[in-house]
Amino acid sequence: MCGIVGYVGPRRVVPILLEGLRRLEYRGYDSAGLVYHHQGQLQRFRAKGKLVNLEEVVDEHIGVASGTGIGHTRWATHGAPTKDNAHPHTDCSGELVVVHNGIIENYSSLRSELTAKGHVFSSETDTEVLAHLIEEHLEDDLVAAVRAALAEVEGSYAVGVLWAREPELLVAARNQSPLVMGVGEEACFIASDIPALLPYTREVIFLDDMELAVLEKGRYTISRVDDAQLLDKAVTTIDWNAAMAEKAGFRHFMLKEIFEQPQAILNTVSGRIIPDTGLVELPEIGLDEADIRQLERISLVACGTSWHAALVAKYWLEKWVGIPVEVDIASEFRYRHLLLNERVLTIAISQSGETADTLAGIRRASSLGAKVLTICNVVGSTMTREADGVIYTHAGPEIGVASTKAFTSQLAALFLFTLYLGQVRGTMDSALRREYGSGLIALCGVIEAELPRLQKEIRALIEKYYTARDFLFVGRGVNFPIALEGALKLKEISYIHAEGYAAGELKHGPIALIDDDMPVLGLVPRDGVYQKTVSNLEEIKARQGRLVLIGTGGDQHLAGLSEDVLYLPEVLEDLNPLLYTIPAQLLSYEIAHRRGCDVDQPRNLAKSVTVE
Ligand code: HGA
Repeated sequence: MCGIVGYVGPRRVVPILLEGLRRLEYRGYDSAGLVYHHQGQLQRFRAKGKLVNLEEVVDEHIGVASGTGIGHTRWATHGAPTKDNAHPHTDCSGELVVVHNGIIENYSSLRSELTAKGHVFSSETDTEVLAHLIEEHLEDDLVAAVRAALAEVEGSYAVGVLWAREPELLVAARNQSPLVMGVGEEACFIASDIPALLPYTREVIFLDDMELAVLEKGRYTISRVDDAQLLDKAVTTIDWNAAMAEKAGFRHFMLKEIFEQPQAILNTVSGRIIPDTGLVELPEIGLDEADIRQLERISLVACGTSWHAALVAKYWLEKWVGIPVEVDIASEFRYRHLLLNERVLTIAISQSGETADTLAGIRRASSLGAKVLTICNVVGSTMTREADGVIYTHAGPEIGVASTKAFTSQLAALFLFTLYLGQVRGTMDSALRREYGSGLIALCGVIEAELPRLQKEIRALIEKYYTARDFLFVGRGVNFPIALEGALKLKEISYIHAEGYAAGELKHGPIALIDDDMPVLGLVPRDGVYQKTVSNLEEIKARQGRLVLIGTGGDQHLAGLSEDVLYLPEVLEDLNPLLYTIPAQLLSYEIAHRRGCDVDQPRNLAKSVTVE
């Protein structure tokens, strides 16, 4: 949801900005722009569409001798994705520039007031009011003017501001939008996310809400937006490296990330379970054993793919721990009447740890006295700092907009958490935990071994299906959320209309859609609801639906239902969601690629949704 990047230092700034934007492009690609200081003036370049369009425009300036600049890649919230609406935005004089991620909620009234004072606007964005508002307060102190302007603003922002008269000064601030500072030798950086900094530094400072940073060559200060007193902020060393955010020979980030899943799951599980004893250790969750024993309910909150992980976890936690679990979509949770207290644990699931609705949800939960745990992939992200505890998924940077390895790592973390609760509350004995702990570790090897074969079979299979207009995904029990996830994956990257259903629910409406044109993907492992699922598939076949089935190796009955069956090895029933996700991801990937879609950057989407 918009990426911002900034640099002050001794090196040539344009390549640094472009590289940073390339690494943030997953956050938005409606337009891109950058600005740098040159010979007492600001040079601004903007282009509609993807970053490559901006690269063409700035190509001849790539080696310009300038060491201060800011850049932006946009996911539009206010104003169409045009060049005029592309950031950076300027004030009336063109001497002050702003990049912004967030929404200025009172922009309309501010714009009217500023227009009445004579300011002339050149875009439809909410962001442009910031430039004019800072101009309105600016005499000779840029930092003071930024503070004064932000005091009048309502809403969310991560901003970078430059002024033509201060060639070695960059002012940045955040409130409810992510912003991280990088500290290098004689250089300072800002970025919306860590991958933009990785080629230059792994020393970072996470800015908190309402903090303001003043960056100069090799120096910086941090204070609150509304208080000039300096803060002493910790510098964190990130253990990701730049290569982890590259494609490593794969055609797309998504495909690379699908293939990284065995390692990502293993990284998430490693060191947290001792397979020989079944002992699970999660020291960072911020709950002691007495807290856990007193819990009466768990409330899971998430958006999109993370919400599907939460739905799977409900089955696990209720079955193995015997604790009631409710699952909410964060944008609903944050505004509904919540019945929470200190005996309800709220678990927020988010790859980025910055998802605006989920963050707002945990703030509400905390204010009602609930303990908050987050399951998150980004070390130091806002949710991990605000929650009482965290379980990190160690999936490494996920760049593809469609989440893959973050999802299966979330499932692994949630499964571990289930085992841990079972251990502490005495609902799972050590033999059971040993069986499931070793099963989870062994599953990584199974997925690793199956991936190449599955990809090959799915590539051949999709020739019959890639032109479909609609698709249904069905499953039952713990695999029902995987049907939802499969449908979401397909629609987001191939633009085929797809729906996920609990197989038993079809006859209550959706079966009316079935005809000989409707592909239905059935998840049908040999599990406790196998016979029921098969009956639902028979009902579809009886109405000429085109079945594609994913089931257990050796299940001949499936071959009688459809000529298109993908077989998977038998694993512990509760671990099927992790395994059955893999072919669903590959099917979506191969169909989208076959249709010529931009797999890593699907239209209208951005990865981390940091606006409401
Ligand atoms: N509101 C600004 C910034 C968009 C944004 O942060 N999106 O996530 C705009 O529309 O340009």
